[in-house]
Amino acid sequence: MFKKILIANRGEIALRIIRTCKEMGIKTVAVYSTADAESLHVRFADEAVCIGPAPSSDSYLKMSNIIAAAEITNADAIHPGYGFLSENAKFSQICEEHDIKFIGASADMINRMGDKATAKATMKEAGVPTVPGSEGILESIEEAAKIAEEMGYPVMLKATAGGGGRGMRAVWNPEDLEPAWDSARAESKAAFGNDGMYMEKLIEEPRHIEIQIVGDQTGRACHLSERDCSVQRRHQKLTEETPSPFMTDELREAMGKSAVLAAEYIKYEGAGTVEFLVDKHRNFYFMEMNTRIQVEHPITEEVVNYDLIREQIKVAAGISISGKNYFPELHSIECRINAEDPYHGFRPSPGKITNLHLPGGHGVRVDTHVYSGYVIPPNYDSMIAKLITTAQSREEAINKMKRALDEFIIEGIKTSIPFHRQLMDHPDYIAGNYTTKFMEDFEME
Ligand code: MV4
Repeated sequence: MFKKILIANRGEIALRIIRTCKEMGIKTVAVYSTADAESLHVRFADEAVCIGPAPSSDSYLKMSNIIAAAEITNADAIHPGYGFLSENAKFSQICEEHDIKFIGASADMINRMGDKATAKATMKEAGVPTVPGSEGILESIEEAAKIAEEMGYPVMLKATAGGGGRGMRAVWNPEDLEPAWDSARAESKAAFGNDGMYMEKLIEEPRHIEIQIVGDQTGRACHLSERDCSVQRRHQKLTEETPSPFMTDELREAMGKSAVLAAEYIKYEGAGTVEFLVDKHRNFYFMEMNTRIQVEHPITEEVVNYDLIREQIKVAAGISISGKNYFPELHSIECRINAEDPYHGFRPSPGKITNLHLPGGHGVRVDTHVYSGYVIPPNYDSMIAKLITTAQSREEAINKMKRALDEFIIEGIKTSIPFHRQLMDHPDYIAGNYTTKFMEDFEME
């Protein structure tokens, strides 16, 4: 087992990892930018190394400084959390070359799953359901037009180097195909240096339902059931829940099997997430595979009583999993509390938290790094806390979420709490009747 883990991240996820390391008797090293000198992950780690100034590119993304911090503190592993370098193949490779265990996917795995057309082709070979469309990258607009005619409109053009909605265009009729092709390729070239495009039949009003998986070094994998992440705004998840209100036992069985099939086919090691699109007929299709721990992992932990960070560390240390799958015993909802103003287009609202009271009580979990007097730096993403409520039923979990949101005091900045409070009163949300289109029609009162 590792003696010392360097956490190459900040905020709530850095704290989350430090907590589990401490419970496992593993020493921790925090890295921080000058803007985070007063952050809690610095305070709670056993050691802390400043790796640079505020901009991420000079600190949390600066591979040389992070590796140097690991060397001088003699860390034997690095946990990247999510975001930053968590899915950076080069960083995974550099860790391996420095004989530092990267608690995440190998460079090869990151590359294979990061190239969306390759990931999809791999999943198709494995027998995982995929959306009908082109066989890999499209060679020309003529080929795109031909396939679109064969499939019928609407279609979805996707950048193979994209993901999370970037470099994607829905095309509803033939005359719109070429302009969409040109703009998507230009956007992808500019953003990723790669303009490879593929095409799929457009799935209308899909749900985003993802399956948590864990694979070990023997090539065995298990799943921990689903998370419904359909409530998103501009591809940013706002709230997630498990079980999905759209799920049936048969669908969970089938999706879980597919996710394990996918993970074992690619010999996936560590914690990962297989994302699916689910249409209104409950057909599910592979969308993407994420090779990192995700923001929303706590709702899974709460309903199957399992510490995902602990399992990530154990698997990275060579400990095998049992292979048992996990099914929700409870219902859990996460609301992402962002320093944003929902009354003004969710615009960022950084600044000093002048007063803070966190909700508590049975079934309430708050994963956060903020404290009264904490100044939210403008350099990083706007999420400041995750409020998770867990209960025997969805109705009770919603009720508990309302009570917890009402109890959550954050003064000095605007937050998305008022949005979440109104969401919990929204008839379609309460009915579990929402898809990825839900936020297009949502209006704050
Ligand atoms: C789709 C789709 C409809 N049809 N693919 C969005 C980001 C990336 N994960 C893939 N996404 C989509 N792919 C086909 N063939 C609709 C989306 C989509 C979406 C998916 C999940 C969650 C939110 C979304 C918001 C807009 C579009």
